[in-house]
Amino acid sequence: MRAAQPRVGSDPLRATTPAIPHTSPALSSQGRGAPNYLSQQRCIMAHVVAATKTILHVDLDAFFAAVEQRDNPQLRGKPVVVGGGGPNDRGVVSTASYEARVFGVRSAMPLRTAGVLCPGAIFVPVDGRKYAAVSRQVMDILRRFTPQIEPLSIDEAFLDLTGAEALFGTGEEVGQKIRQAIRDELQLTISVGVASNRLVAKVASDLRKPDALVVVPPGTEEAFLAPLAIERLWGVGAKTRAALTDYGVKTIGDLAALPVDILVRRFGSHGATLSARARGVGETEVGGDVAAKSISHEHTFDVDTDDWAVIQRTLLALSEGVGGRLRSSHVLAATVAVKIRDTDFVTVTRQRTLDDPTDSTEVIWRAATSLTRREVKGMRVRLLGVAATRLSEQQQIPLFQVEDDRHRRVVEASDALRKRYGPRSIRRASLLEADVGAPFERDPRHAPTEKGE
Ligand code: TTP
Ligand code: MG
Ligand code: MG
Repeated sequence: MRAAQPRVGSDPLRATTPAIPHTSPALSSQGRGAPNYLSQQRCIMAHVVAATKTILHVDLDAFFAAVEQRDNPQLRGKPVVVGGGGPNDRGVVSTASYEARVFGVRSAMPLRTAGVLCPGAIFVPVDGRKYAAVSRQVMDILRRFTPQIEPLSIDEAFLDLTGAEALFGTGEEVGQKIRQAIRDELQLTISVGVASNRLVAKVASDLRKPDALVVVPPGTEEAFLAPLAIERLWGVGAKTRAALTDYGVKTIGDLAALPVDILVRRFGSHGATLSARARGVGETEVGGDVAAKSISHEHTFDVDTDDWAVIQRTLLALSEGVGGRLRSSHVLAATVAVKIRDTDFVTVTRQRTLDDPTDSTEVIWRAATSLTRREVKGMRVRLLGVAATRLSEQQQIPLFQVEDDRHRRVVEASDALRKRYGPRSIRRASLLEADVGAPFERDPRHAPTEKGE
């Protein structure tokens, strides 16, 4: 077990009487030599401390490979590459065990390259169903510690432990308990980051992987991030990184030191976000703000219709639009909703929670179709809408890619074409007859990461 480096003994969150935590160098040094200001500062800090959250980010280590090594003792301690049909397959690496990473093997690399880099690697095909089942077990364990949990992808989640200290202990203690439970019950290792916001917790969980716990006490966020390489910052993709080298930025601290107006001039509003992130400012809502938003498309018919074939095709076009926007903004929807308005302007909405969060047009369409079928029954429909709600950020691939990689590549290629040449450049054959385009717009709520770069 490796423990956190940037960690101090006590967790200021446990203090019942607010005090200036010694972990806040900036504020305490300002207070020195200015007694009146200091007491004012104490009041402000009291407020800050009271409002400070305890956010955990947890992420399993080499997830698919670790499951394969667990289930087949012959793979343990060996370089294992999960993905496709072996080193001669045209596919890409899903993940590699840490033993294979020593040779430079990484996710998304061609399997052939992995074979060249690590000739001794053992190649194992992807078993999406198995990993999805393990993922559910992991999430069930996490839910024991708080209902405030937001799964982000198949192997990671955010947890908000604010207020749960009395029950389970500090963020650090809960982090240890989670690691122990995952180890004891699932024979897997998970890395944990504890911080006052999502951004810092995520950087922390990744910092000392595998099998690590990193705690960043409140007030030390900026100092914690400062020495780290700029690519560790959420939202810094290859393009941004390249652009930042124009300003000599190599570390997150370099970025924090750049005047924000320079960044805004160069990157627009994203520049301000980058600057705030570099200073350790991040969102603190878990499952809240993102989940509350939705992505929806509606269509009003020129002539009200009761033709089921037309209704179905329209739902497909709308689902295509919603799915495209989910994919482009790297979010998954847990719930699909439909809106149906009849000739008399009577509107009903119906919704369904999916088995697994999705960004798949087909899954959304199937749900929308079955919800609508029950409602229309001969009704003349004036307006139809499809919405994806309870959205969660997605840092990696969604579950369905794991099971159907080729299909995903087709979808991504069509999305890219639509983005480049317009919404009508690629349309499903069944949509050609429908009177609606396949809408494709940018997600209005700025994508949480720049994965698309
Ligand atoms: P990650 O958490 O990114 O990677 P990991 O768990 O394999 O390794 P670690 O977290 O220790 O760095 O992704 C979780 C799983 O998602 C991973 O095991 C396989 C799958 N995956 C892909 O299939 N393709 C990808 O490009 C990535 C990044 C992940
Ligand atoms: Mg992982
Ligand atoms: Mg992950």
